[in-house]
Amino acid sequence: MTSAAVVLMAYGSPDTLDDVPAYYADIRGGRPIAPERLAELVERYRRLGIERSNPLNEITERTRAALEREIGLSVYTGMRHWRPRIAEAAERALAGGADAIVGLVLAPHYSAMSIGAYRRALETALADRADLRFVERWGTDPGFIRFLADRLRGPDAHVVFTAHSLPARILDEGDPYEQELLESSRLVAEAAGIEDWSFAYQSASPTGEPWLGPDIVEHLDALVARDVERVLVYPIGFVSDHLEIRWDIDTEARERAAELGVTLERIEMPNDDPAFVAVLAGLVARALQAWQRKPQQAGQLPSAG
Ligand code: FEC
Repeated sequence: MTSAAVVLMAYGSPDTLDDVPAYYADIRGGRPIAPERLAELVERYRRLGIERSNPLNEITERTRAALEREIGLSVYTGMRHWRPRIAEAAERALAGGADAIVGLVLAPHYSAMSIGAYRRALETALADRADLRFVERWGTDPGFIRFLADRLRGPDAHVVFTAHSLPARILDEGDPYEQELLESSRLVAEAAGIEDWSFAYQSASPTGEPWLGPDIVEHLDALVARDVERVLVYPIGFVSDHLEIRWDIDTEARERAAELGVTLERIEMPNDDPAFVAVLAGLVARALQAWQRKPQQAGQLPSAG
């Protein structure tokens, strides 16, 4: 008899302004932080009003609770850079009696620097104490593509799909991130019957090395040069409203668009939309089915409960 649970992972966000220095230190992993960068980050969070509520952590909790209801299994949240940590989620799942754990990241596209890092954190925490079924990528999951395309019927604007940039060296390392992003964008555009689209990155950090481009803000200039007047930003690499959406797109990119005289709108993020939660539930169910097949081959009949 086996018992399954889900560890649902997200980037994590500081709960209050006072948490920002520790949160940023965690992201930097011990590398130095320029005081002006920290001050800038605190200011961004202050302007988004996180003293009163933090969008990312609240949304992740709502998504977690909805997924738990939808699949009837315990779902534990584990944050990469904040609390509860991925290791805490793993311990809670084990303490709850789980001996099979589905690891699912709230980011659809694989990079060794993103989903790979979540995976390493969860594997280290579990230390072989449970059977891990890790969902490595889901950016081309048919249900997810349908869900994304449904939000995109007939826009009267040029669509720009966006995702978090990463250091450009990942291309030399053979990382599949960019290919996966372009493939998701293509599939969504095709399913929605959109021909007028492009792709840009966002949220690059000034870490002293080149990052993948073009950046959305520069890309707007290029679109204006092509006489585009209306832009619809579709952040395909993200699934919730957080700093990178509410600041980088809703504030910075929108300001640049206004300067250029371009209308910029953004698609609504999936967050805890029931149709999106159903997509997540499908990913969990398939991971469990794959896991169930293994012991059956050895002649046992497990049940995921
Ligand atoms: O709402 C929030 O409070 C958190 C929003 C947030 C999300 C997010 C997602 C991704 N990141 C990824 C990669 C990097 C790399 C660095 C980096 C830096 C930051 C900083 C903040 C931040 N990220 Fe982020 N990221 C979010 C927030 N991210 C804040 C630090 C300030 C700054 O540099 O602007 C560079 C680290 C370094 O300095 O070495 C690399 C990737 C994702 C998408 C996948 C995922 O969600 O995990 C990739 C949300």
